[in-house]
Amino acid sequence: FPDRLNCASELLDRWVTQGQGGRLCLQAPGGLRWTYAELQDKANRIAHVLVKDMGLVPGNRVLLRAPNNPMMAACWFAVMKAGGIAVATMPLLRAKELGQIIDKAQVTHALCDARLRDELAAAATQHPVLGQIVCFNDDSPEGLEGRMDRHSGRFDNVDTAADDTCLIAFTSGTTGVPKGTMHFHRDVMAICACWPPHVLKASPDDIFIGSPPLAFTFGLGGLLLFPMSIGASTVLLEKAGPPMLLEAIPQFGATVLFTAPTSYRAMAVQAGERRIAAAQGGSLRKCVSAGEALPAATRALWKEHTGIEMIDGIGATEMLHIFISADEAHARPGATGTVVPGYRACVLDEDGRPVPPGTVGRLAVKGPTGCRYLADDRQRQYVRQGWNLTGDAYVLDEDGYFHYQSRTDDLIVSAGYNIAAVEVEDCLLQHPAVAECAVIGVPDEERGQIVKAFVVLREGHGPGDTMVRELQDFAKRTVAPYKYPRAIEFREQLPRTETGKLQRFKLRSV
Ligand code: 3SK
Repeated sequence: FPDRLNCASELLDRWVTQGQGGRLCLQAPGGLRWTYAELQDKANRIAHVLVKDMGLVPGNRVLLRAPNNPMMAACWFAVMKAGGIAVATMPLLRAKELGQIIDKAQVTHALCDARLRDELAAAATQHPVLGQIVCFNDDSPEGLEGRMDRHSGRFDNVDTAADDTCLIAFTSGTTGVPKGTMHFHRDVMAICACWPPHVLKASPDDIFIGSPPLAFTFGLGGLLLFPMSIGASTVLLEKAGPPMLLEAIPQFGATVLFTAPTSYRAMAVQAGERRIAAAQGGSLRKCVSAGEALPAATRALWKEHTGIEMIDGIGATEMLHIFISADEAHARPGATGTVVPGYRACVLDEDGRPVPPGTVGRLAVKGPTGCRYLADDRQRQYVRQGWNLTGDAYVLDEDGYFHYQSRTDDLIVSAGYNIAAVEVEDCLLQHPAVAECAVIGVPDEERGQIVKAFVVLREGHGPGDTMVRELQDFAKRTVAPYKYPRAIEFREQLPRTETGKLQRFKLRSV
């Protein structure tokens, strides 16, 4: 890539400059359809709002908060154009979690869907560094749409360097303190040049659809960057649970689906006897699974219902996107795939030496993207001698296929969400009935893993269904609801070492 690079010029403006601005770019339920030229016009106006109304200067961090919708996409590109750094956040985050991100990334500006304003406003009062919030889907003249009307649809993109940070993607650490991973304009273009042309092999006529939030780099790539890198179109759904996906795929004639194994399984089960392919009007042709390990049974079930061989992949927020995967013709049940062209991967022992094929070890990856934590000592653990250690245990076979075994840390991956055990423990410990607790991930057919809490109650509080519901509701109110413990077991005491250290492994082996 050239030294000066702005990813918005490459992914968005390029189509208009090449006379293809009339191509369909974004669709959403309710009949919304934006061409590349229309998305460019909106992003340019928002870039003016950021710079002229909100005082943004290049390098400022802009928090984005919205479900997957076209305005969220326009805001993302506006931040790129203005030379800012996008900090996209999961819509379900609560004020406390948003506050941690604002603090860590020193977020000064925010563009927020008005329907999600309250938690952000609450976080901003605690973290005054965030001084500028403008909301969209807001009818007032000071709302984003009102401001956009007062600005031009032309904007000269800031002349950013290829190595300027444009994105800080947050991921929950195993300690519960979120880690910000920094990515450059060059990284955004690099992921578009590796996995999509070599593995996905989509065409400009494809219509992308799926469920992962744009705040998760799996969704950002799959539902925005990858389709736009080839001039294809994408459908953004605010609600994309299995029933909505089953309905939206035929409605939009979607051809490329990105979602997590849990969702594929639920769709197959919900479609029941009916063949999904028939229900979809036959439009689907490529189905991508990532975010959690794909069970061989889910791959088989999906193929039985649709005739489509899934494209499995593993990525990481630290790496920005997928680095091990296999296309339909090279898929092997039980294996994630082989290393994506552009990347190298191996399996190492505890001392950093490669293990022989067939032996379990720690997955290590290097390539054009890699981990750059924002002000975080955990960088030393993630990157060793140039290799990124993703925290996954894998076996490499003689044919170069990587087989997922487990996580090597206390991160729980449930239905594609990364959940830190410690964060759920901290939350439950705030409840007046809880004396001690320990949280682990336990296998679950539907969600891969679920969060399970072992709880020791304080005197005067009794176990039972009412207490289970009380603790679950408390967790849903306190942290993002997807983190709540779906299983709770009450104990008299928890296994600890002599020095009092919790022995989670003993709970796992029960
Ligand atoms: O979790 C994954 O497998 C993943 C895939 C693509 C991009 C990002 C992530 C975390």
